[in-house]
Amino acid sequence: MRNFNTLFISILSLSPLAVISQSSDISSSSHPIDDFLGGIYSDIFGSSANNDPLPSLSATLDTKTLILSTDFKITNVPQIREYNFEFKAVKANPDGYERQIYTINGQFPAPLIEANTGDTIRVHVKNSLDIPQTIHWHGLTQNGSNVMDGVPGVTQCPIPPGGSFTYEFPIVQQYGTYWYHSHFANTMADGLAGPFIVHSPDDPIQRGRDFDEERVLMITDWMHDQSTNIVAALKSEKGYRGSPAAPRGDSILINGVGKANCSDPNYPSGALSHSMLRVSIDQHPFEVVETDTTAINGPTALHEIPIAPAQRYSIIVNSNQGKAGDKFWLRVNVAAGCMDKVRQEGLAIFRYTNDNEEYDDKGELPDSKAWDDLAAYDSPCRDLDDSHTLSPRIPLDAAAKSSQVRVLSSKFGTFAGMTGANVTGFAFNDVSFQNQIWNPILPTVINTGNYTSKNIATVTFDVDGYVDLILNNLDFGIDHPYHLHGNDFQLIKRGNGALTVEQAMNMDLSVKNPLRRDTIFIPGDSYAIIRIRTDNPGVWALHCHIGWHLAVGKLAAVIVRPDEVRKCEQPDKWLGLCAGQNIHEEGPAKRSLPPATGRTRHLESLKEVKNKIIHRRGLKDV
Ligand SMILES: *[C@@H]1O[C@H](CO)[C@@H](O)[C@H](O)[C@H]1NC(C)=O
Ligand SMILES: *[C@@H]1O[C@H](CO)[C@@H](O)[C@H](O)[C@H]1NC(C)=O
Ligand SMILES: *[C@@H]1O[C@H](CO)[C@@H](O)[C@H](O)[C@H]1NC(C)=O
Ligand SMILES: *[C@@H]1O[C@H](CO)[C@@H](O)[C@H](O)[C@H]1NC(C)=O
Ligand SMILES: [Cu+2]
Repeated sequence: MRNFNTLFISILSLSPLAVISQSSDISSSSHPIDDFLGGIYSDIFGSSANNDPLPSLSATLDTKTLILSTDFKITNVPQIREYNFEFKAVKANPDGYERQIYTINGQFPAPLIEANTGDTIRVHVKNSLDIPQTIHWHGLTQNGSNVMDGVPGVTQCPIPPGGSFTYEFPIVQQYGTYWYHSHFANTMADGLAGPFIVHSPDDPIQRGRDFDEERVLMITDWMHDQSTNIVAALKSEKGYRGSPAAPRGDSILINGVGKANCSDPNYPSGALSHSMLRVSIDQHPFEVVETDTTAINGPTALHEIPIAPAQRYSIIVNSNQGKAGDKFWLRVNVAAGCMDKVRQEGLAIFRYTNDNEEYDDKGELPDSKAWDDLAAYDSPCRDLDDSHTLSPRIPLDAAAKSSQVRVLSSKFGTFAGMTGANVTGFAFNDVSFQNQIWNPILPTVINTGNYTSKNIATVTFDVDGYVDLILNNLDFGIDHPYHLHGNDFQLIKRGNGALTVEQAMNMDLSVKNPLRRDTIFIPGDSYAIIRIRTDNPGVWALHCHIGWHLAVGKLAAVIVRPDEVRKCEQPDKWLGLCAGQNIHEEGPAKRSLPPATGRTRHLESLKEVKNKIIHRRGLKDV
């Protein structure tokens, strides 16, 4: 008889979607570990209130792909890993409510990519949707392959409807928990997102030594409307559900499954959407060992972990609290302190099984109790580093001074638009991103070494070394998760209020082994200083990972060593995506919001979450 011993869970927070785990519907698998992470609690009810004709195809939920196979060979021998991805609209009811979703190869959540450091990833994308698309590989630095970063209007023209494009890039010096998602408006919220796991013999956390098995758990909020409709409404005078603020999720999905409660008086929501989720497993403390992609020494007996959109955490869980057949709740609570203070919870079943044994669990639900020290649902939203020391296992100290300091200050408001009309939304340095979607920045920088435009805020670093970027979140009361493409930065300082370049330059910023990651949560009216090593020249997006905020302007570009960027190759197929397009078109949707009328509107904001968890289970013979 076998007993489960150590469980390795990585938690990823995706901006719009994704959870990986195990559904009880799918427990009839021949692979013994398939039963481990119990079923997702899901009742199917509700009906389609959408008059749009739904596509006739439906999605497949293959949660087995989220259970990493122990047969996967972790090696430093590079290989090419090739995938065919077709984007398709299908109908599905992941939380009981049927709507149109977007899938990759009909799968929801989208397929897992698993690779080793040094491998080359080649993904042939066919866009069978009726809107343009791109894919961004979140957390991968795209060192030398900036053109494959997948941001429409920044690094490429999108793949038009019916078009194809092949993304190809090597994984340089990186390993850990990544994910990929659409970067076109907020269509990742419709299903275009999946996990991307990179192994390495150099990873300080190894299967077989530090844990036994590995699983991915993706958690997200989920909307009953198509993201394009929500974004268009947010940009209109009427707003979405009567508000310019992003909506709270209609439900929480865990590995693609959830349960909407349409009889809840708070349904449908019209208020702030949440930006953070908290995950716990009844009776199972866990150790936090990875932030985004950085292996860390973190808290060893945590009861609950907060995850902001697009973040990832890996945790190790000792599965010694039960025997085959025992079930516990895995809870995903909305951190409502940074939204409208409405309690919302997603549940999954964390189930112990015997290897090789299949049984009918008769649909019985766990009776486990939540930890009694979980954060209050309306307590303030804060990153884990705010309350715990998270030290990278491969240390790297930050020096007292950096070579250059720049600032990006972001806020909600009304700003001068490119075409003369005012635009309302979010801005960096008073420039609200207006996507010149068919005239991306990168080719301009490659061709001229420069980029100046009124449609996007940019900062440029032209030195080879370490530089600092101050991120001021000027939105009182609105917290945002900031993601920088192309870099794992060091988080060297947080503080209240805002900071100028001069103030930062006069600070002693030496920090012993600061946290490194690619997405940080910055509360309203506070700042962070991130240190960037400029050894990855390129044009890198920096944006809020609440997709609804991104879609209304919260994106800037960090241009790293433009002289080096000029040496970038421009593949024909990549250039071809822009051919014959209207370079003046603002996409994906124009704005028609009236100017804001003061603080109330300022506080009503747009937020969105995707969250994900990776589960790694352990089993041991006893
Ligand atoms: C749905 O919400 C209603 C009203 O709050 C509540 O009475 C009911 O128990 C909920 N149903 C489920 C299945 O949670
Ligand atoms: C834009 O807003 C400014 C400040 O509120 C105002 O003075 C200006 O008239 C507006 N411009 C247009 C075109 O509406
Ligand atoms: C970039 O722009 C600056 C200021 O407009 C100008 O001085 C410089 O020559 C430009 N560099 C290139 C490579 O065009
Ligand atoms: C990118 O590649 C260059 C050249 O191989 C290397 O010097 C640099 O350290 C790499 N940077 C990152 C972030 O991987
Ligand atoms: Cu935001």
